[in-house]
Amino acid sequence: MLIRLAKRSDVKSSEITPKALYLNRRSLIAGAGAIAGATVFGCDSKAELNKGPGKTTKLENVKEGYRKVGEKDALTAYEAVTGYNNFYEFGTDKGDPAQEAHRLKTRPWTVKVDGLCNKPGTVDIDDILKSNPLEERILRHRCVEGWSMVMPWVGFSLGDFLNSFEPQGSAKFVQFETLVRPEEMIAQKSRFEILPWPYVEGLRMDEAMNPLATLVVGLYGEVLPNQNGAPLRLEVPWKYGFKSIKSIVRVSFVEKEPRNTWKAMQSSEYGFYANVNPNVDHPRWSQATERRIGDVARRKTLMFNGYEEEVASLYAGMDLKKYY
Ligand SMILES: Nc1nc2c(c(=O)[nH]1)N[C@H]1C(S)=C(S)[C@@H](COP(=O)(O)O)O[C@H]1N2
Ligand SMILES: [Mo]
Repeated sequence: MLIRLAKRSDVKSSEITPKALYLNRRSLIAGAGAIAGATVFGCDSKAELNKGPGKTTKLENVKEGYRKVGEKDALTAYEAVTGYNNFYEFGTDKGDPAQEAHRLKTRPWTVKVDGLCNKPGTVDIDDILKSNPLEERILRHRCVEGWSMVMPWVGFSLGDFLNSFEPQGSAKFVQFETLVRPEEMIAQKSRFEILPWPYVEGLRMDEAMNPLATLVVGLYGEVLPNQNGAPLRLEVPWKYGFKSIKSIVRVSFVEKEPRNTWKAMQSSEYGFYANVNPNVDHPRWSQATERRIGDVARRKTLMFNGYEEEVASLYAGMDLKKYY
């Protein structure tokens, strides 16, 4: 995203989606269900889940969750999802996180929940894992830079997690913060200011409560690799990728719109809402098309990244050119 810093590093041919990953066609194509208007949040525990290459620990008791994807939405190869990353705490090159994130210690790990709620507290990641039923959700991810992927995440609804802390009526937004630990997140030691740390993101409360807003703990059936934001990251699939904050250590219920990192860096280019919108260009490039990692040809970007049915009502009457 920081064009002045980022080196041009394209995806290697080895990262191109192999044929093998198309095999689970049944789970990849939900076209029929979508057309019939079937309930898309339904769970079918008998369904086969997508498996990873055994790089991290397998997650147990994962149920089938949201998987409404289009006919052309093949899963992105594990190697690409875990090898082509934005995680500036480890460097600005797409390959840096995969190389450097092994230093991050994800245990012990706690998440502090504070602000306008009745039950604030500090929760251990292992308790979070125990108390939130895990499901596999296949979601599209669209980066503001113009590339996209389709990931089989393992996680649960952000709203369920938030509700357990009993947010108060005055809480209009929720703010998230990433860990600051320069000894492990080596780009935080850089003498060039890459970003102001901690990385901060936020959502309006009703956005956070949408069932598609996901807290992620796994990928391809296994514990989330560090470079993808272990042990806990957000995935907000109808928004540009920078909203999906990684390695979360703090969640705060607040009254005012959080000052999210990218908007704070360059508000003319990155807004608070960051909804995927092919009709609203970034000042320096069009957002009408994108390149799905693994594809050669570009494809059309879909309104709200294809989740219009699920989220458009959140923005009814809003000028999306103004609130970008
Ligand atoms: N803490 C933190 N979270 C972050 C980022 C980051 O640099 N730091 N990059 C964001 C951007 S721009 C994108 S596109 C996604 C990338 O997630 P992925 O590497 O799992 O695909 O993470 C988002 N979350
Ligand atoms: Mo991004």
